[in-house]
Amino acid sequence: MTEMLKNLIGGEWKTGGNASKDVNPSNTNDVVNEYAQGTVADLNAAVAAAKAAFPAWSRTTGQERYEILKKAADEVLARREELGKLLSREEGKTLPEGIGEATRAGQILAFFAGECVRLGGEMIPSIRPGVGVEVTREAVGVVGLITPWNFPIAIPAWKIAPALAYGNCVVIKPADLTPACAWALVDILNRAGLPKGVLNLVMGRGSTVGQALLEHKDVSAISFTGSVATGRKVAAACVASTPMKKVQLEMGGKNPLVVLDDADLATAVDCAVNGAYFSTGQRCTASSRLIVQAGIHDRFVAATIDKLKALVVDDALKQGTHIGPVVDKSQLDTDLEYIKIAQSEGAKLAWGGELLNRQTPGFYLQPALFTETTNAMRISREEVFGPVANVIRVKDYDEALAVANDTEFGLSAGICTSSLKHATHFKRNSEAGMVMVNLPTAGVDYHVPFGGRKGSSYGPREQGTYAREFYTTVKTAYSFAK
Ligand code: UN1
Repeated sequence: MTEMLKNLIGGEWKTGGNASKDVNPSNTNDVVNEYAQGTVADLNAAVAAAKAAFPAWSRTTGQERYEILKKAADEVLARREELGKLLSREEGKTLPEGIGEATRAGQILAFFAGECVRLGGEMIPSIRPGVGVEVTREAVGVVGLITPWNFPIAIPAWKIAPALAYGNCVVIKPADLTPACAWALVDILNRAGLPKGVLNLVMGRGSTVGQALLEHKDVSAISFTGSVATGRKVAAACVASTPMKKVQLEMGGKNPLVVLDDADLATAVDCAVNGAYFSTGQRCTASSRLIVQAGIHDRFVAATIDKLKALVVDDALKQGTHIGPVVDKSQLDTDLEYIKIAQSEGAKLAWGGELLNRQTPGFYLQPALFTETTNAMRISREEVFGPVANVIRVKDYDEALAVANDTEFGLSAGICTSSLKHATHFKRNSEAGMVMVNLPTAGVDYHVPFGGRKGSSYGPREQGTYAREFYTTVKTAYSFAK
């Protein structure tokens, strides 16, 4: 049974131009929902509603905002199994992964509920006698959020929650492919007591709704997660608009996982398989370059292949599935194209890479592992965003570090080693925003900063208390009393 999901504009659920179908990648005969595709007029109405709501909302007390976010957090956590199922059905990650992500969304809302009453400022003595200086933080205004399909509930939550906690009004445009989870989250927040217009949802295409959001003069800031190519356009549009918009971009990765000879083999294999293939490899934090020292190389490759052989690739909702389908036909074509490119460059396909047939029509791809690759190959340089990883053999730690850093990305980097010396050196010298020792590069905590360097991120960090850098603006107030 399908249900038409509508856009939330100024506190009212409204249909848009066309209806579009949200299809289950595990079974393309299963339509999760139909949803209203917003128009530019819908977007303009949403921004106008957000602008009108801002003066009152930004002056609410932290306690008022706390109550709403806490109530929403409680509902998300109470419904996490159902929301996790919806997520797995529309996006294709496994049910445990879907429930895990829904839980994370609830935890994020609870964390930022607390932040509503924790935001402080500073008092600094002036250099002039009798003068005091107060540094405070205020909401930025109307914030536009553009979110990707791969974390359809967690990423909307980690952008919406701090935006609201710090007193901003929001217009969110979730990914066209996976609007159902964002819709459910917005519905929960709306019913938790947000005043009309504070949170608006406009679903639809990036080229129409997304572009209009980027160009709207009443939007003060844009937070975007997606590809580097789109991120660059987002930043350019934010700078081109008058007034210029504040911008935060989370983009791709080509994350290295270094495995040294002294690593615990089982830990290294677990980190590699989890980081590279779980969530079907569709994470910007995925470990796609496995940089392995010569002495452990063959044992590592053999043990990784053994582990991959035991993984069940099947319907995301089936019990026992380890890897769900690729999200859609277009992403599957990209994955297959990269498998061909790697082979044509001389990489050895050591395991997988085959299309699989299952009971239902879906986008099932066997995880692919390449060996005999170099860091110069396209498979080592470009983000695939699928269950594809390659092993690069190195002679020692110094070469491993150099290869790990030789990339235009810098989101997450991992090392598996039992050497304190190398782990410490790697944490200090990795050119990534997040470094993991004996842990997968993907799968992060919600209460600490998230973000990268170089081509992976632009602007302030997301998550934890660091989120306030983007969602607030600083005011410096001077006062004099005789
Ligand atoms: C994670 O690895 O836990 O789009 C989070 C992404 C990232 C989130 C990764 N922004 O894949």
